[in-house]
Amino acid sequence: MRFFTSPTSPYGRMAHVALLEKGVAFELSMVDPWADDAGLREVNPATRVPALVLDDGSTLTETSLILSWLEREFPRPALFGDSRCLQRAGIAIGVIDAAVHTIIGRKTTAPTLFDDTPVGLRRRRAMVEGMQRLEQQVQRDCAGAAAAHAELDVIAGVVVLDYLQFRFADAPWRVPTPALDAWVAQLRRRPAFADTVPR
Ligand SMILES: N[C@@H](CCC(=O)N[C@@H](CS)C(=O)NCC(=O)O)C(=O)O
Repeated sequence: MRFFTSPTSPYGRMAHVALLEKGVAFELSMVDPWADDAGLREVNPATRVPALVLDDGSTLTETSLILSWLEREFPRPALFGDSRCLQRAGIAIGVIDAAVHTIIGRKTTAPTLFDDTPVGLRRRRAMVEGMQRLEQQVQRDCAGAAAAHAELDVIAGVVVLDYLQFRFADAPWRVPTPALDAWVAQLRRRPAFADTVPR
């Protein structure tokens, strides 16, 4: 299999971590989707990462489809936990969507700052309220214990924390998330996370 991702994409990183955690063999193609990479465009007409070219020649795109396929073909270790796990993962992915939309929005509205437009403010609210909600749910449901497995909530949690740090390090609206930070602290040291930090 060949896996297309970029060094900065949070979607690519979620799929990348899942591939590594499941121990799946693949060849890595690091590309810049914004540079209109010809190889990426050939396998994915949307010219977006992630994309996973399977051994049968078909190409999977869209992170959720790649994760679903991986879970079916390589069930262990499991990505999809109980409903609370998927709830946390969904909230984190909602924040990732809002963050990526903000970064892309800046490209389209420059020199006006996208962040101050009505849609930009809505995306910022989604980031703030999403992180607040995630923090509350980890406090309520994870009761101070470190996460034991890198299920999708942990993967999306680490990816959203690192992406907000990477793109919005100095933003005054950043939400402190001590419970979430502590919950993922141990697992985020695993090579699958350490080797895929955005840069
Ligand atoms: N819905 C897609 C989103 C993928 C996506 O937006 N990838 C970005 C990188 S973070 C990309 O390749 N953007 C290039 C473009 O939009 O032209 C997924 O879940 O995989």
